[in-house]
Amino acid sequence: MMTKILLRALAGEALPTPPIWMMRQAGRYLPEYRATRAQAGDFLSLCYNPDLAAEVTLQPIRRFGFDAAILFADILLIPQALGADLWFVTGEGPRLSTITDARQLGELKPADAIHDTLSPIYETIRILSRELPPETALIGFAGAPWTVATYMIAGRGTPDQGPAHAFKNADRVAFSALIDRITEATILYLSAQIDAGAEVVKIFDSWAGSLQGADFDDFALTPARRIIQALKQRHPNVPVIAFPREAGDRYIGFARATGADCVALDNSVSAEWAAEKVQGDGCVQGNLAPHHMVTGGDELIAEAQRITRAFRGRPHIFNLGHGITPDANPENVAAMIEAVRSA
Ligand code: 1CP
Repeated sequence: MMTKILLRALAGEALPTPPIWMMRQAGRYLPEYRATRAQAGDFLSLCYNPDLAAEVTLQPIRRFGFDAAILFADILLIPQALGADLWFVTGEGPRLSTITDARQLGELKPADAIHDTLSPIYETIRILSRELPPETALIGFAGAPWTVATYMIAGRGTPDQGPAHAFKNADRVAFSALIDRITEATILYLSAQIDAGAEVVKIFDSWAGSLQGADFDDFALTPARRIIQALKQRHPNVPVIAFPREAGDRYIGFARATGADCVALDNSVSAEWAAEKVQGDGCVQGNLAPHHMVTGGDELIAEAQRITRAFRGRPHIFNLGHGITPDANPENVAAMIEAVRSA
């Protein structure tokens, strides 16, 4: 039986051509995505409409033939499922009701209440399991507890995660309780995604890099380890990708310490450095800078090939270092794939 190449790389196989997919591959840079989102009404209605969410997940697969599809949803659905109010302001981004003290934490729902809200997401996965081409792997995902907590505390994206740091520093006990609640909910959420048909799961810790010293261990590494251990107990054969974005030298040993099968690298680290220091632990994913998808040209080709070659000989999944931006040109995506496959 043919095994999907994404799963082969995650199992530790070095392939002549790495599997390729892109963070935010279903998104506003694609006209077909904008059309489906307009049909859904708004972003959240799209996330909770299984037919349309499956449709936008499939669009980049049809157009580019990526080796993996990532479930279309958002990391902020978990806070909503725990009882926070969530809405999106057009042209600005997500907004959530804030958590400013321990009393408000007490009002959150228990972790096992999340399925009431999140069951449409599991339906999206069931549809995708039926409709994806046989060679395309399906990735489920969730936000990591720290990153999700930064949005729950501030009520929005913040440049420096200041409100979450302030809460943590003022009341570490209450803050730890919030991290624990999100950790438990995330285990249940990812486990249900796997039961529905996700073949890989990825944990997005977009703001891990802002944690220093013991905070990184307590709030990035330890929750990731808890989630991965719990998932491995229930689903020993489902690989996990961890993305502690901008972790810098703390990428070293992160996979070993957490049990992740792969670490995703952002574009602030060099591929040559990561090949030497991080790839020894197992599969790595990354790490082309997303701005090349806007500008394209010879630089895009040269960078995509440099990264492919730097990681060659050991397991690697080609990806961007962060999500593709709405101003990207779809023609550059096709050129990137061609460059990686001919490197
Ligand atoms: O259509 C639109 O205008 C909404 C744009 C959009 C999209 C396409 C948002 C709002 N979320 C998504 C989908 C999404 N988000 C996926 C789907 C699968 C994919 O194609 O990759 C995933 C995996 C996410 C994850 C996500 N959401 C993260 C982690 C990854 C990262 O980019 O760092 C974060 C931080 C979010 C929060 C979020 N959702 C949306 C926005 C604009 C933001 C960032 C807000 C901010 O920090 O200010």
